[in-house]
Amino acid sequence: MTFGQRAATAGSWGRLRVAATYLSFALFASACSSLDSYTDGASPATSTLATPTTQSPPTPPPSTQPPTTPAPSTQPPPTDTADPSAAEGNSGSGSQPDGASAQAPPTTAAPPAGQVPVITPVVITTLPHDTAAFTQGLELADGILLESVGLRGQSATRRVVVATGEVSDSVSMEPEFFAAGLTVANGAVYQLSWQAGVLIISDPQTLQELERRSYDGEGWGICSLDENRIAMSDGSDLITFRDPVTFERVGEVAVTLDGEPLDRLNELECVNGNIWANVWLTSNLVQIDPATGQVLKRVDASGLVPEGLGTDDVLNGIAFNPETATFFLTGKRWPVLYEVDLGPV
Ligand SMILES: [Ca+2]
Repeated sequence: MTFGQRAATAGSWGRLRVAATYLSFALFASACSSLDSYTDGASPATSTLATPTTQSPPTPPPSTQPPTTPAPSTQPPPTDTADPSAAEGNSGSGSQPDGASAQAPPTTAAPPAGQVPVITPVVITTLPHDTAAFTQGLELADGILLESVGLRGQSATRRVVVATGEVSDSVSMEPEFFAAGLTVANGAVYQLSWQAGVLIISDPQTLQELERRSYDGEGWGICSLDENRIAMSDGSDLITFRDPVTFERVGEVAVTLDGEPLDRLNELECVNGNIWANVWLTSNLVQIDPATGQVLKRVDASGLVPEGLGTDDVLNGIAFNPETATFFLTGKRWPVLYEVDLGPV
């Protein structure tokens, strides 16, 4: 190869390298341009990150979620594993919260997947309650609280003035009876006697006995679900349904919380087709779908427990006020009866 031929070849290689360099630069510039257009404000990646509702876990309805909703991870485990001694918790002061917190809606924590929402009640009013009342049943009827109090030899059905806690009427049960829950059905008071198997039906105004029915097993809580069914608990996970006239068993449902049986169901309250229940030896209420037995909500009322109570003096007693859509809650020998907001029911 001559010098001229080598020079010509070198020139060709040089042009090729220049062309390759230019082509690389053009491709790089094109890639940068594409990247710029992908990451601008209108790109899918950015808009997805900027929309929290597509990244957050499911949230409760806006009406039940206040601005200060705590993180779901702070909620305690399901109630059926709760230590019974939790009923002695003294986290509550027993006094009414300040005006600001009383105005806030009930706190509803978004639950982990597969678990029910947990509600913290908001206290509206704190009222007096007889500290001698071993509360077994509670229901509002025509503006008066009907309350049954237990223990053998001390059991009675009472009419109580809501505002003052005054016992306006009281009818004692036989000494061998231990009063359990009560409700109003067919215009009369239905009073259970726990293990005695006797249902005492009485006049709601005078509390004078009208007639009796019998039932099998134990009777703990009771509420009137609809025209054809009374719901009754017996301390297990079963709710039985009974005919309001004959009190014969017409059905039952097993109650589950987060897929597990929930026993120790105690005092009941029927509200708008659902059943609310105290869970014995805990500071929890649950809302139950009577068709499936599934717990729909759990109420953590541990903040309401007064100080200085005995181990048996647990939260027990739910009465719904349909005029205000609020609940009256108290416990055995509690000095207070709370009116609380539990959110939409
Ligand atoms: Ca009740």
